[in-house]
Amino acid sequence: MDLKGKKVLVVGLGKSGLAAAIFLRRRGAQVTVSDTKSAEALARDIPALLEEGINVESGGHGLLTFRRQDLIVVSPGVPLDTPELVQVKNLGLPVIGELELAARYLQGQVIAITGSNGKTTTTTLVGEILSAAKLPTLVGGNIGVPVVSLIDPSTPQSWSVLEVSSFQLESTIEFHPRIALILNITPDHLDRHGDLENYVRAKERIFAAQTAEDLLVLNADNALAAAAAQRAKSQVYLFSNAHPVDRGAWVENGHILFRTKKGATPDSVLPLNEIPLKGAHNIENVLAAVCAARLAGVDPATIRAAVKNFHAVEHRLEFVAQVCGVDYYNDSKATNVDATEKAISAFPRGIHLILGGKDKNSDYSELNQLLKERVRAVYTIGSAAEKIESQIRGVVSIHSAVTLEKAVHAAANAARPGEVVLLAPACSSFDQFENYEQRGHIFKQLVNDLKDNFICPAT
Ligand code: UMA
Repeated sequence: MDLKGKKVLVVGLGKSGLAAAIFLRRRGAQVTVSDTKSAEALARDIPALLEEGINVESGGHGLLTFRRQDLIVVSPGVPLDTPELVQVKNLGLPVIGELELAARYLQGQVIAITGSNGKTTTTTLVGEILSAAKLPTLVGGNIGVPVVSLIDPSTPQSWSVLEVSSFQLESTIEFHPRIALILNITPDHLDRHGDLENYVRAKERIFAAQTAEDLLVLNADNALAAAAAQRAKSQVYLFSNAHPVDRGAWVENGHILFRTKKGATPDSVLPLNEIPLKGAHNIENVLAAVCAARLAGVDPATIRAAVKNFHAVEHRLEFVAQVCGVDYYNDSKATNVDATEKAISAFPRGIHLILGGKDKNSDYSELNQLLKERVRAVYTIGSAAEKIESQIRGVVSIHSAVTLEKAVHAAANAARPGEVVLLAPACSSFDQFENYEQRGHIFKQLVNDLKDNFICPAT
């Protein structure tokens, strides 16, 4: 697609919109960016955009701005049913997401990883394995690096390892990964997608443009992910923590095995006890990464060494510190109920759990069994607090903490040596924080302050 002289509107001026606008401008397009935030709120980015010759519309989306375009590029966080987008779509104007735009220009091969949980850990791990195998590797996507920013460094030899979200996949057309992975599908983002069916449909766009030459890796132990096989044109590989699979990776006698053909003798890739990450869900993430890396041609010994050297990714069940014999873990990325279940399951009992933030139409009562078995107290924060409390009342002791700071202090005062304080909020962060990273950083700061100033309660 020749962009020279084309009128392109970029909707949303976050990380993706900023990168997309600058890319499009440098390829000769006449670019406008539109954002609902005020000019003051966007003040950090506006001067650089104006300097590039990019127009900025702030404080809302003008319908006329939308109509006067050849192409509209949407940021992932902008819902496709935004009235202005619906209107221009009805007029036949092409509307694509930042991922679709980037995929049209990215050189080399793509490994794309989606799932309700585990995406960032698996994406990072696959990136590290490929780099350890000396393949020219780029890592980006929902992980925090817009895919557009990988275009310039990419070459025909590159492997781009992309974390892709349902928000990004929803607006793809030609996006065509060589290897696609669906790690799991559990309810999430129902506020945006309306229902589970639409969410699954968005996730399955990861293989919609794949052909019989391409490869699709699915989780055999997750019903919604495994069911995608029926609709795929690509070659399906499975992974399972429960049983052997015909083609793909599984666990047997404490080892991860992999084969590409039914009945073939599998490669022994690594023993489970070399996985340096907590939680059974991380075995699934490693199984998925083993599939992706073997299918990209990496030998088992390189995979084994790279897994062994891998460290937990920031904000994913990340150990922060021990204060007065209590371990503090930051799982700020646990932004849905399933992720919180996985985080709780990683600790046997004695958990002080911080829950809350912005609700996504979730059902928190799904946590009740685990709360009863393993959690000593829940500390609620944010706008979802009342809903959470009403759904878990009577199951566990609840403290309405309102803010993260109050939650950390209340938990620190209640926790006894050997117990765990866990931030795994089951909600997005946007009611009180800029994003989950900021929430995680503030949590870590609060814990580190405790380390310096807190007087241990008498036991
Ligand atoms: N905006 C509008 N109109 C709207 C809605 C939003 O103008 O109708 C504006 C907002 O005012 C804001 C901008 O859009 O200025 C934000 O755009 P964005 O939400 O797409 O945020 P980015 O900074 O571009 O970040 C996005 C992803 N954000 C979301 O999907 C919500 C980041 O994923 C991703 O890392 C980044 O692109 C780079 O690819 C974050 C995320 O929360 C981590 N993802 C969800 C998740 O993991 O659960 C899917």
